[in-house]
Amino acid sequence: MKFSLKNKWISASVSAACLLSTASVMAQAVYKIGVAGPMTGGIAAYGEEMRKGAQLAAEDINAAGGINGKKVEIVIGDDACEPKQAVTVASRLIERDKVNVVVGHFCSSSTIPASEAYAEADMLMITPASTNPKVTERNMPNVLRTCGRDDQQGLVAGNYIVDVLKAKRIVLIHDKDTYGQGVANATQAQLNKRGVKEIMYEGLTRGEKDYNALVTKIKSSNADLIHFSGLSSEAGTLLRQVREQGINTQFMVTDGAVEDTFAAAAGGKPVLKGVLVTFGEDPRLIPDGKAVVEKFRKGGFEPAGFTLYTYAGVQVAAAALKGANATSGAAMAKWIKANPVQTILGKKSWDAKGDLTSAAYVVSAYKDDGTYVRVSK
Ligand code: ABU
Repeated sequence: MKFSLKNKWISASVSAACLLSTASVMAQAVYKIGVAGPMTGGIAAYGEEMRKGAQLAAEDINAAGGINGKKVEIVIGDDACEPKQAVTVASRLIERDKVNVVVGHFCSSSTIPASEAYAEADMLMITPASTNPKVTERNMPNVLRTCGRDDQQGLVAGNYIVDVLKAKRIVLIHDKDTYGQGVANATQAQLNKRGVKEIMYEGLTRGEKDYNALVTKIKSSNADLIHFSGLSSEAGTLLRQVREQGINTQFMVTDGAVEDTFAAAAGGKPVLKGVLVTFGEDPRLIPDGKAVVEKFRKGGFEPAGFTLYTYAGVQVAAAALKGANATSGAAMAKWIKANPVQTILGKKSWDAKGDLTSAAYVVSAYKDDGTYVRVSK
């Protein structure tokens, strides 16, 4: 195996916890599914989507009789999209909460270090949102995802910019994070491959509230496209300050900006009008999930962003617990890679790395009510 733990203490404590958890799992009357993501902090809205998605999936599984005669219980972990906190949360889910599977994390920069702790504990980890290629490029036997990859996303963005927008003066901004910079690099690579060289490539600092110096620089660049790779709050803050400086240039974002924090930080839903976003086909429109979407809406929750990807993650975990009839992460991952799973996102199958065999990104345009519609073929 190519992966290794940097912190020996994690290895020792997780291994010890593993022995204890094997005994306690045998005695457990339920299957525990850990759901880890940003439950607090600037993108807590994504954590709420994950919590709601996982809880409804568990309720539906339990209402249908559970798995192997056992009920499913969701255990929440808050990593605040911070890599160190993610490792702490992973250790807590393994050692204290003794979960059997983890659906998470959200941020690629959290998923990557946390996945090492889960690997040491032989625990399956299914991320519904972490799109950085490295998540599944480390030969780890326990890692899968229900979302796509940023090399796929960057390719779609780059081709749309060249073929449809026909932009020539392109500004690429990212948030210096594993996900944000990764998808910016993938977009840049595709643009360059298509013979278009960006006029600006810069990083901003996450969490800051004033990007006006950067916006002034963008203004003087005379750009015909501003592409931002990162999460909702920075995407919204940058968009607001771009418009406040009177720049009406086409703005484009990535799948980290698909929930309401984006509109809030931008200064309201009307500000989003015409902004382009790369994401999968709106999961709320997939026929297999129609009944679940209606159930969410009846309960007063709009299943936007990654809600349904998380619901699907719990479905995949449940299918593997039943199909493999084991709680070994390697055994469950092996089962998933050999058996397509029917989910609310459709019938899904995985390759040897743990990536979906089909994950199509599309380009959509925001409307002034905060919803978005597909504009690419
Ligand atoms: N892919 C959406 C943002 C989450 C992440 O990959 O960090």
